[in-house]
Amino acid sequence: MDIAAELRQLQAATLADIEKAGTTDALEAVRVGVLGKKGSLTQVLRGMGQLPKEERPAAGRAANEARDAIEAALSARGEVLARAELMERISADAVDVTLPGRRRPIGVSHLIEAEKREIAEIFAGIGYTVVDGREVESDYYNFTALNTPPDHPARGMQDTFYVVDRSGDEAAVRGESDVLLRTQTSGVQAHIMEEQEPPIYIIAPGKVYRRDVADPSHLPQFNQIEGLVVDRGITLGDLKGTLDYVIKKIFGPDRETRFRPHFFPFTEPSAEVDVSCGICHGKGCRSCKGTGWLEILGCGLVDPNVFAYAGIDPEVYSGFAFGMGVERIACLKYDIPDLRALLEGDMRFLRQF
Ligand code: 2U9
Repeated sequence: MDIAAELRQLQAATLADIEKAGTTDALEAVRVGVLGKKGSLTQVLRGMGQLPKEERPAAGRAANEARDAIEAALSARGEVLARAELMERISADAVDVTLPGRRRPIGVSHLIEAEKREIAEIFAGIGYTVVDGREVESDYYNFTALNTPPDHPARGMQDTFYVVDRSGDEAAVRGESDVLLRTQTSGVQAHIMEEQEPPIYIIAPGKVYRRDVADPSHLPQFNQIEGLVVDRGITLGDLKGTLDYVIKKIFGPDRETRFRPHFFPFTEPSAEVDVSCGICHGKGCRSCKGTGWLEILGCGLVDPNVFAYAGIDPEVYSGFAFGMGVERIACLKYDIPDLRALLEGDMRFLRQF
């Protein structure tokens, strides 16, 4: 067969292969097989040098024709295939914008946070201001200014986390520092008494820390709400009336309150306050350990020594203060037997409230 015929045959076969190629990859394989370095047309063209001189022009024309025809067919088929592949990708990646979105569950406040807010709002409703303070406090504001000097036994009952600056050393040991994680929010009120003239009607909610091991009735970190009133002519009657009102707002109007004498270094006289048991209504049951009463907070008239530390004249002003544990109130309100349940993060438990 002469070379021109061979080239025509190669051209016809290649055009047929190009038509058959179903993807751009397959088409590329055809191109390489014909026009690539070792491609069939390339081989033929390389052999041209061996032809007798008079055959070369005709063979050259046939070769050019074959190459032009093959290149044109490759480019036309390439466009068709690339377009088809693009359409396929677009339809595979398509997003149905009419599908409904994924709903995220709406969060709610944790029981402790909700309880803290509810109590704060009750006080706000009778004119108290809600104040914030520091969780890392000085020994002076946490203890001394509250009539609990360094040798006072009440300090031992609130053994706590002292912060020691040893440039990286983490050891924090009682007695080596006068900076600590507050054991009560009382320091907030001590600061306010120094900064503001009476009348003072405030509550201070927030986290406090104690060196306690967690058990059903203790947590090493919990939330308190403390309150302080300083004004002219404040009496024990104001204290009792205020707390009776607030406790009935928290627990319900059918509950009774009871004030028992107690001791706190910062108040004199002092009392612990009980609310009648919501389960047995005072008869005595397992929830109230047979007493009919649940202890919920401590209170008293501000000790004159505390006024002296703050520079307030006890001949002009008197006041009352109180403190309650938010987690404890939540557990008593919802009859939860173990404080730790509030912190375990078990959604089956938390969703009940
Ligand atoms: C100032 C003066 C007096 C705050 C008070 C209590 C009584 C009390 C406890 C309740 C349970 C702490 O969370 S608990 O462990 N608190 O019984 N707290 S009077 O008295 C103050 C505060 C600030 C300037």
